[in-house]
Amino acid sequence: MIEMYHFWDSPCCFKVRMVLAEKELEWTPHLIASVQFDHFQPDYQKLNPHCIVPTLIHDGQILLQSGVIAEYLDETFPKMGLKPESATNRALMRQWAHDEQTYLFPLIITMSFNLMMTLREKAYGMEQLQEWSKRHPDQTRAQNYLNRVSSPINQEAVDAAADQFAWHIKRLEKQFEMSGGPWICGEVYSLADISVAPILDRIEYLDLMSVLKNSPRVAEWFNHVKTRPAFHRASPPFEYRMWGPKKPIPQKQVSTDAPYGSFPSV
Ligand SMILES: N[C@@H](CCC(=O)N[C@@H](CS)C(=O)NCC(=O)O)C(=O)O
Repeated sequence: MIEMYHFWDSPCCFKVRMVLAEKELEWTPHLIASVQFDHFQPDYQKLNPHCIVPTLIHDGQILLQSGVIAEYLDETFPKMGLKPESATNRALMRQWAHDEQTYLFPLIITMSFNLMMTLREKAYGMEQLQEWSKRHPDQTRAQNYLNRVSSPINQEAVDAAADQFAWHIKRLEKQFEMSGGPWICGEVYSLADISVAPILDRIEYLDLMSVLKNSPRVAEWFNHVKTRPAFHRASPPFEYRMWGPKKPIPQKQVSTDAPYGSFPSV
């Protein structure tokens, strides 16, 4: 039995959902509402001491870290193998999975915090956010979060992150020149594609696709990934996407009766 603690609009969870969907594996979801600090509650912390998602449980074994989980699933369920044939391409696959975690993910966190999280205060109101923040076991961190969501957008930080992101995308463009495509490591759709695609999904959702303007192969690749049925099955439903440039907050204050973990648009 496979269970996963996740939230829909998390690129790390999206990655694992893509692997599960490619392999057509059944899994039981446990939805975490990060805005309510579910992931800092003692029961969850027992499973995942870092208080982050995803956490996967397979036949009682707890597994952490999206990249580790993705590779574990690929090794455990050989249907639709997600690793290239050659050791060189497998090394390149791990290199891109590493670069996603080390460079791309932190950059989209900066962009997302500014362009998405800051909408929470306007949507829910500070009083509600303060109420939820009482559930955080570390009140200094909770206060820091409240300060950040209520600060004005730091456009300079967003622009700097977008520039750095575009630089990494140019490296990815070169990788396609080297591998010949259609996938990042050549002929085989692999964990490299599955690591980077959710990040580009977020870039698209942030309306920052201009970072791909000098990287046509990357743009073509991303369109190709989006045609995969497994990508669709793993994608966040619109209702569970956070508010952002492509999903404005509703006109009136959001009621807490909305479906658990959702971000209603009306
Ligand atoms: N390296 C970890 C990163 C996990 C991570 O940071 N997850 C984010 C969501 S993508 C999270 O849980 N953030 C906590 C929060 O939003 O408070 C992994 O790949 O699993």
